Amino acid sequence: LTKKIVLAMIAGIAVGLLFNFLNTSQILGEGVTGFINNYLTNGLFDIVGKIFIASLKLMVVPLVLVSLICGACALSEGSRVGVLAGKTLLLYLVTTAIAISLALLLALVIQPGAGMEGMATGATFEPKPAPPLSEMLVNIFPTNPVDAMAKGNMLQIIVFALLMGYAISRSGKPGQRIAGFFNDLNEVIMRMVSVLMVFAPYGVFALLANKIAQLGLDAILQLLKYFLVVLGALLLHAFGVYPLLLKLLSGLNPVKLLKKMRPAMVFAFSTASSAATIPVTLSTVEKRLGVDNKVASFTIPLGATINMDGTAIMQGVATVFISQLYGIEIGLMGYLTVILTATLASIGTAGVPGVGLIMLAMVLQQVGLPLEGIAIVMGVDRLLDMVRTAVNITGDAVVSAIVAKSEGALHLDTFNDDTYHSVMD
Ligand code: DAS
Repeated sequence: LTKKIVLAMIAGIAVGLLFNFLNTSQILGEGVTGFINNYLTNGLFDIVGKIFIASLKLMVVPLVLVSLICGACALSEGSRVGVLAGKTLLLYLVTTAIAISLALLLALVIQPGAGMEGMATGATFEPKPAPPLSEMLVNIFPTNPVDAMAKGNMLQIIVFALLMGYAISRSGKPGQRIAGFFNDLNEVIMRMVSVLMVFAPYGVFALLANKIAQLGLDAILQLLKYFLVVLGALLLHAFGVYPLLLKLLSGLNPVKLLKKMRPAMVFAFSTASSAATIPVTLSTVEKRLGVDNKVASFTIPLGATINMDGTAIMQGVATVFISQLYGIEIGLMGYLTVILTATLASIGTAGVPGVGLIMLAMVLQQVGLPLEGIAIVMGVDRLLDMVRTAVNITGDAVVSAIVAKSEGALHLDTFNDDTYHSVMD
């Protein structure tokens, strides 16, 4: 599917440029460009694009609800380990909030989507006026979960799911049966997402061709800018924030940690799946960083499920990029909502390829930004997904080392040992 999406992106850009050239040069005359505009860009491509966006919207609520209930169950089950869980959860949420704040800051400074208002031609979106903080806090608590789902009110769905997940983990046998049900349902929903992803290449092609035909070359340059801002934020977080946190909170040598984590980073990069990388991350963290199994066996699987700093970074930059593309200012309250939503959403993002993009739909929905923007960034998302997944698991390792050190469960001789033990035997 990945290759198809990249090919669709290239084809969409090529066709878009061709149509743009025909429109501006008129070498084939009014008739041809009239046909192209009426039956292709604003006809077939528009329809295919809208169907693709609908397929993304369709899955957001069920995916967030079910995967978050499963995540919350895992979270609460872990809480029987008390202090360890508390420290781990706090650090996971703090690092994700730092990641998305860093991403928003970088994107607001560099303005990757500025001067691209044209991308929004034909798109009319009424941004949701952000409510005052007090109202926003009250609004977070659903009065009717079905209504919250019907309206796609993400923060209310998240609160309801976290509450339900916690209650399930506290309900003994009935809770175990329900947890089993939700884990199975999550499998089915993830399957539905992958089935709907069949639309992705066509959707990406149609939407990109449509946009590029209207805007020409600068749309591509703008995507490059978006790509570089996300990449910059990811590298800044991995090689700036993590070393700082590690040094401050544990005194451990960050360069040594990053060097030792290489096998897990490479595996995460190539699979773009934190979940698939768990065995490598676990083995690397235990055998090379010296984190005791009693800590790593809890923090790594949990981290792969709820700690997605790289994903939060993409969501932060993409939100700013899309708000600029469509010339919609979401304001400070909007950005605070994005930080809250993306941090909480990362709990629900399963560690499999491309789910971060579906969760982006949730963040955009919460601040009233058009989901069409997803199709514009989707073309370059696969490569970013690989990089951000490597950042996701690095964050899990850093927090595991900090928590283990604070619990006296880190074997320093192993951490300081410079022989790089194989991690896959
Ligand atoms: N690929 C996901 C992961 O495994 C992250 C994402 O899709 O953003 O961490």
